This record gives sequence, C-alpha cells and structure tokens, in this order.
Amino acid sequence: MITSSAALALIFSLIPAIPYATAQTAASLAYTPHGASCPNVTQFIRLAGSENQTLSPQELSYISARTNGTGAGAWQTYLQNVQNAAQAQNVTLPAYMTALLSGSASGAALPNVGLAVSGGGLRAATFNAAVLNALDARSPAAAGLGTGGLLQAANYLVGSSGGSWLVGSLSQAGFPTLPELVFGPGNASLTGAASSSSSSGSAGGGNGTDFGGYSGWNSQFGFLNPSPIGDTNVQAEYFQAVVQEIQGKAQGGFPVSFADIWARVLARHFVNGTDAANFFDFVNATNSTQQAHGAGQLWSGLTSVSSFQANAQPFPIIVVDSISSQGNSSSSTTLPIPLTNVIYEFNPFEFGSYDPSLSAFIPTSLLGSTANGGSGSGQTVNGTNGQNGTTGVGGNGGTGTGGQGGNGTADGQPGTGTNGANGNSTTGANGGTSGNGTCVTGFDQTSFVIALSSNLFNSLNQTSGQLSSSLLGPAIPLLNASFPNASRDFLLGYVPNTFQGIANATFPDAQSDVLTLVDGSEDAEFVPFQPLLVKARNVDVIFASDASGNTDTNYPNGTSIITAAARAAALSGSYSFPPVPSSADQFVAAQLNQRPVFFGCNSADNATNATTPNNGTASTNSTTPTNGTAPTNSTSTPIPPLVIYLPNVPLPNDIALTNTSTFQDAFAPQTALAIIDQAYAIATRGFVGSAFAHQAEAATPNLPGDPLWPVCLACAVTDRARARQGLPRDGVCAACFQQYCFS
Ligand SMILES: *[C@@H]1O[C@H](CO)[C@@H](O)[C@H](O)[C@H]1NC(C)=O
Ligand SMILES: *[C@@H]1O[C@H](CO)[C@@H](O)[C@H](O)[C@H]1NC(C)=O
Ligand SMILES: *[C@@H]1O[C@H](CO)[C@@H](O)[C@H](O)[C@H]1NC(C)=O
Ligand SMILES: *[C@@H]1O[C@H](CO)[C@@H](O)[C@H](O)[C@H]1NC(C)=O
Ligand SMILES: *[C@@H]1O[C@H](CO)[C@@H](O)[C@H](O)[C@H]1NC(C)=O
Ligand SMILES: *[C@@H]1O[C@H](CO)[C@@H](O)[C@H](O)[C@H]1NC(C)=O
Ligand SMILES: *[C@@H]1O[C@H](CO)[C@@H](O)[C@H](O)[C@H]1NC(C)=O
Ligand SMILES: *[C@@H]1O[C@H](CO)[C@@H](O)[C@H](O)[C@H]1NC(C)=O
Ligand SMILES: *[C@@H]1O[C@H](CO)[C@@H](O)[C@H](O)[C@H]1NC(C)=O
Ligand SMILES: *[C@@H]1O[C@H](CO)[C@@H](O)[C@H](O)[C@H]1NC(C)=O
Ligand SMILES: *[C@@H]1O[C@H](CO)[C@@H](O)[C@H](O)[C@H]1NC(C)=O
Ligand SMILES: CC(=O)N[C@H]1CO[C@H](CO)[C@@H](O)[C@@H]1O
Repeated sequence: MITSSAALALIFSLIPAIPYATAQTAASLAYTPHGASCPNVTQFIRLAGSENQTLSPQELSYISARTNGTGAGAWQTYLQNVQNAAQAQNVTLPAYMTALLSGSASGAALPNVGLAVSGGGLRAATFNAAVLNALDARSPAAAGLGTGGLLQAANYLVGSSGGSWLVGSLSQAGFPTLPELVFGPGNASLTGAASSSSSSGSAGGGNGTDFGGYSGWNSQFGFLNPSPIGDTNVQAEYFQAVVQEIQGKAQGGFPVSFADIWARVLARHFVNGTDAANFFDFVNATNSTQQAHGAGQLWSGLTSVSSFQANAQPFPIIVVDSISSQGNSSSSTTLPIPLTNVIYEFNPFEFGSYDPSLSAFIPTSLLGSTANGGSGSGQTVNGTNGQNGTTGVGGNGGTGTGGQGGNGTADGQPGTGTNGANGNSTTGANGGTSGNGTCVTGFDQTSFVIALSSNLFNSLNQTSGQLSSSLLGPAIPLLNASFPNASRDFLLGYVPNTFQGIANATFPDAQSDVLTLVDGSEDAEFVPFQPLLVKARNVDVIFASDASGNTDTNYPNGTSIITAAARAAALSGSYSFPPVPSSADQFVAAQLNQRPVFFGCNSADNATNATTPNNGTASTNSTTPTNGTAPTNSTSTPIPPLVIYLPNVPLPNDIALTNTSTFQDAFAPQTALAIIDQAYAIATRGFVGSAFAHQAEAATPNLPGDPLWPVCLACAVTDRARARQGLPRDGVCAACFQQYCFS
C-alpha cells in the first residue's frame, strides 16, 4: 500500500540528498533526454485543422493496413467464434453481419472499433487486463465462448491512468497474451501457474538484467513501498536508486517533478527490463551499464516493436489531462478539472490534442522540444524560435521567446529554466524560416508517459488536506535537496511546451513555457473516450471498460460516461456522444452500472422509427442538446459512435475481489489471479436480467449469465457498419438491442 505515510517518512529520512557529483547510473543516463537537430520546422508542428481535422499520415497508414490486411483476417476469426456461439444457441446471425465480417468487406465498410480502458490504479489495470483477455482470440476460453477475437479486430486501444499501465505495457511488450502480460511470459497460465516461481525474468535478454526483456507486472511488489519484508533499509536503497535515475534529466536542465520519480517506479512494473531477480539488485543498478529498469524505452520506440510494425496491435493511445498554467497551476486545483481543459494524447507517432482549442501535434519522438517554427502556418507567433531557447539541453537553459533570446546557462549546468525568456526577440527573428530551434529526443520515455497519465498526486494533496502529512510529503524535501535549481510545483508533470504561440486565441497555454500535465482521469472521464470521438478517426463503436472507483465501495456509477457526454456537448463542434442519463443517480437507479449496456442504439438509423430513446440528456450542463433523440437526418448532426459499456460490478454469489482501493498497489500472484478470474466472469456473463438469460436459466439452472451475450456483443460491434449499408437491424440482433440498449 502506498498509504503508509509514517513508514515512508521514516524511509525518506534515511535517504541522503543525492549530490550532483554522484556518477550517473545506466538508468539515469538512459532517462536523460538529448539534444537533436530539428527537422524542417515547417513540418515540425502539425496543425490538425480546426473544422475538418486530419490524422497523421502514419496513423492513417497503420489503420488502413489493419482494415485492408491484418484486420480482415482478424474479423474472420472473430466471426467464426461468434458463429459457433450462435450455433450453440440455435440462432442464426443476420446475413449482413456474416457478409461484413467474412472477408468481402474492407476499409471503411468494416466496423471501426476502439477499446477504451479506464483508470482506477492497479485494480483497473488488472480488471481491464481480464476484460481484454475475454476479447482475445488467443484465449481458448474466450474464443470458445464467442467473445474472443474482438481485441485483434479493434483498431484502437486507449488507456488512461491505471488503464495506461495496461495499454502501455501491452504495447511495448510486443502484444503478448494478457496472462503473459500480467504474470510474465514464464508464468502465463491463468490456471494456477501464477504461483510458480518467478524465474521467467530474462525473457528478452538471457542475462537477466537487460534493456529488452519483458517479465510481467511484478505486482507482488508495491510501487512506493515494494520491500516484501518491509525492510526500511531496502526501502531506502530502493528510493535512492529511483531518485538517482532522474538526476541526469534534472541536471540537463529539464523540469523534473514527482512524475519523474513515479515514472521510474512504474517502469519497474510496466516496462521491459525488470524482473523479480533484479528488482532489489542495487549493486548492478548502481554499477552496471546494463541494468536500466526500462529507462531509455521510448513511446515513439514502439514503432520498432515487431508486432507494431506488422500493424498487429490495436493502435495504442494514452491520455493525459492538463491544468492550464495560465489559470491555476498550483496543485490545489479543484477537481474534477474543467471539462474544457485540453486533453492530450500520446500515440507512438504524435503527441498533441485534437481538442479544438489546440488541434496540433508534434512527433512523439521530439517531445520536450521547444523549437517553434511554423513559417507559412500563419499560426505561430514571431520569435519563438530562439536558437538557445529550450529548457536547456546540456545547460542551454531558458525557454527563449526571442530569436536571439535565451542567454542560457553554460553548458553542463543545471538549466535555469526560464532563463531564455528574457530574450525579447530584439532581432525579431520570425522563427521558423531560418531557425531550426532546439529539439530533444529521449523525453518521451514510456515510463514517463504512463506516469503522466497516472499523475494523480496533485489530487491527493487536495483530498488528503495537508501535503506534508500525505504520503508524498516526505518526498518533497528530497526532491528539493536533490534538485536545488528546480522551482516548480513537484506534484505536476512537466513537458516543455512545443505549442507556444500556437492558437493564441484559444489555447490557454499558448504563452506558457511548459505544459502542466496531470492524471488522465482528473476530469472524471475515467474511461478515456476522447481520442475515440475524434471525427477524423471515424470510430463507430467504442467498447468501454469501466473499473473506476466512483462509489464508496470502488465501483463505477456511470460518472465516466456522463462526463464524456457532457464534454462532447460542451465541444459539440468537434465531438458527439450518444444520449446517456443525466446523472449518476439516474444511471444507478436504472441499474446501468450492473450490466453491459449499449448507448446510441438509435442514433444512426432514421429517427422516424419509433424507438426514440428517452429524454436522457447528455449533460448536467445547460449547453446540451435537450432531448437525447437520434438525429433526424444526417446532414448536420454527426452520428455518434455506439458505446458498449461494461462496468465492474460485484457478482451475486461471489466474494467481491475486483473493487480493491485505487491505492492498493500490490497483489500477490494468487490474488491477482483471483481478481482476473472474477473480472473475466464479469466481462463474459452479459446481462443476467435479459430475457435470454431468464429463458436459458429456466431450461438450464445456474447458468452464469446470458448465453447470447457473445452474439449480442457482435450485433453491437457491427451495427454502425450495418446502418452504413442502409440495411435494417434484424433477427437476433433486433432482439439483442431490445435487451441491451439504454432506453
Ligand atoms: C521545409 O518544408 C517546406 C514544406 O514542405 C518546404 O517548402 C521547404 O522548402 C522546406 N525547407 C527546407 C529547408 O527543407
Ligand atoms: C469541412 O468539410 C465540409 C464537408 O466536406 C465542407 O463543406 C467544409 O467546407 C469543410 N470546412 C473546411 C473549413 O474545410
Ligand atoms: C438447439 O437445438 C437442438 C436440436 O433441436 C437442441 O437439442 C438443443 O437443446 C438446442 N440448444 C439450445 C441452447 O436451445
Ligand atoms: C485500403 O482500402 C481502401 C478502400 O477499401 C483504399 O482506399 C486504401 O487505399 C487501402 N489502403 C491500403 C493501404 O491498401
Ligand atoms: C550475456 O552475457 C555474456 C557475457 O557478458 C555475453 O557474452 C552475452 O552476449 C550476453 N547475452 C545476452 C543475451 O545479452
Ligand atoms: C520488450 O520485450 C519483448 C520480449 O520480452 C520484446 O518482444 C519487445 O520488443 C520489447 N519491447 C521493446 C520496446 O523493446
Ligand atoms: C548483477 O548481475 C550479474 C549478471 O547478471 C549477476 O550475476 C549478479 O548476481 C547481479 N548482482 C546482484 C547483486 O544481483
Ligand atoms: C559500485 O562499485 C563501487 C566500486 O567498485 C563500489 O564501491 C560500490 O559499493 C558499488 N555500488 C554498490 C551499490 O554496490
Ligand atoms: C511577425 O513578423 C512579421 C514580419 O516580421 C510581421 O509582419 C507580423 O506582424 C509578425 N507577427 C506577429 C504575430 O507579431
Ligand atoms: C545576454 O548575454 C549578453 C552577453 O553575455 C549580455 O550582454 C546581455 O546582457 C545578456 N542579456 C540578458 C537579457 O541577460
Ligand atoms: C520585452 O518587450 C516588452 C515590450 O517592448 C517590454 O515591455 C518588456 O519589458 C521587455 N522584456 C524584457 C525582459 O526586456
Ligand atoms: C549563451 C549561450 O548558450 N549561447 C549559445 C547559443 O547557442 C550557440 C550555438 O547554437 C552557442 O554557440 C552559444 O554559445
């Protein structure tokens, strides 16, 4: 548990401030960003368009390769599993479904499915791993049931906070099976092998401690307090090693914060390079040039993972929220943060936001660069392109808002942050045409990306009252002592702001030298819908797995989906979302948090058909379209995606295991296995209150759920593709929608 602040205070007090002279460890070196030459600055920032947005060419090509190639095969496998499930129930699939998925359709005719997995700490990561397993063609159980295969067929996989750990680790590990992901390749069986010894460590390297190997989540060790025997000396050594690893970045003049420490902690669980054998190996961590605990693994580096290169993973996206540095940059921000705050995404190709206030991207590999060209773009301000202007690579400190600005500090000294800002553009260099600015690489560490997405420490400050008495209190003096030149609020995450000068009129951080980033769930959109609502992505079905802990007992109550709808309503020019209940109370009263629900069932077909959804509005705000009816025509209102909502829920006859605290950060293997088993049951049982389930139960008592759930799921998955063809929903799918739709 990370809540034991007294113990941590003791541990921290044992750690000496780390002197700058200390030789850097392999991890520290690998975690330090480096200067790089900038590409042609006119192409450096991609403006995604205000009205008709565009995707990056790389993403387009990734998705199109999936829908034309790999994906077609994946859909056929999925269809086969669904057909078997249908046959077992003596039902016939609608002809349109069979035709769509059997290989005759490709490209835009196919369903375009995005999976979104919620935050909620290790609970959510584990729960959602089981949900993905239930959709995985490689799981014999899921394939046999008829739900397996959707994971392979989906185009996108989006994670936030604890969900980002799942998405990040899955993708960077090369898309192993979910049991392999959680327990490590050698301990992968979901039926008992999890308790075997953790000797699988050297999967990727052979020598145990290497940059490449993946060995599972190591979730037997806690995050901040991993020592299995509670040995405070081991704890102190552990923290010293972790904190030392951000030394190089700090010395390079980059803003560091607790998010960096968090990154180095999470790396030991969700990034290649750590196993049970080297977890507490501080000798090699200090002295070996090999043991980097995942430092140096970059989010942009996913493009060199073979399954990614083969377009054989759903396209991974990680979501991060922002606190505007212009408005409220302190950690005492009220939560949830405002819905209109910019939501950023990290995909392997790009970092940025499709939110209309920014709508701009940079290459993920150049995260942290402040070069700001843009001649010809008409949107960048002049003079932001100071040669010396970034937050010091090797000490060229400063954030130079001036062509000649940024009298940075001497090379090698800790960057003095904003030093360059006083350049004031005396020569008026119209940044961009000539300047290449200063670029960095190595900032987009996978561990840092997932740490930003789960950077909820500013909220702890708020909910626990006094920072000093919170579990992080003791870390602050340590950070201060170790990085004396840092002067930021250590509870926020920092990325030098490449978007300075972009979209001045609408982007709240257009003048800020850094982006201040926080947990992707702090806007209460615990399920990260936003990237899947981007119209240019054309996602037509979102499978949303929600293990957020909205209630006292750590179950969801619909807040995620209601928040997503409210945000879409607030930014209705950019996003649309199906009708949902107007409050969590209504959501719970309708028991929509108890079972899988489809939202938006009637949003795509002509609304003249009778089944108008109820008047559930999309928002508690007044700005929402009033009654949540389906659009009456297709000319103006875009069709929102259909949302398949799967909530975490207690099972009637089991001891609840899937609702551990968000702050529980360690599970013994047997516990993780039990949680996964229960979550798998939740994901595969369907709506036990459905007519199908009642019928089946009458014939065969003690069925775990709705035997038609796999078929109904496939109906939802293919429904927008059906509507595109102008065909009516029919057969078992019409019956499924009677049972599963919100109405
Ligand atoms: C940079 O890219 C722009 C647009 O593609 C092009 O017009 C320009 O010539 C390029 N400049 C250099 C120096 O390559
Ligand atoms: C966006 O696309 C629509 C439909 O294709 C078109 O009518 C409109 O002019 C476009 N808007 C912009 C700003 O390009
Ligand atoms: C399907 O039909 C067969 C043959 O009529 C029957 O034996 C079987 O019980 C039926 N299965 C279900 C689930 O209804
Ligand atoms: C995929 O198919 C669509 C049409 O079905 C086509 O426009 C597109 O160019 C294809 N892409 C690739 C990479 O083959
Ligand atoms: C393991 O270490 C030995 C000795 O240093 C080296 O020769 C070998 O290449 C290493 N193997 C791997 C997979 O790194
Ligand atoms: C992580 O390790 C696995 C093998 O264990 C490998 O397939 C994958 O490519 C590695 N990922 C990275 C980013 O190096
Ligand atoms: C350091 O690494 C070497 C090579 O992998 C290993 O033999 C040794 O046991 C490690 N040291 C510790 C203290 O674990
Ligand atoms: C690293 O090596 C040095 C010199 O060999 C040694 O003094 C030091 O104790 C080692 N560090 C650790 C953590 O063992
Ligand atoms: C940028 O510089 C050009 C010419 O130097 C000038 O015409 C333009 O007004 C400047 N733009 C801004 C936003 O200052
Ligand atoms: C920048 O450095 C030059 C040369 O050292 C010095 O003359 C000038 O005052 C400095 N400007 C600022 C704004 O610090
Ligand atoms: C920058 O220029 C503005 C406007 O000329 C002036 O008000 C400001 O004091 C200058 N800042 C510095 C640091 O020279
Ligand atoms: C003050 C400072 O750091 N100036 C440096 C700016 O960058 C150029 C190279 O681009 C160096 O030569 C200067 O010393």
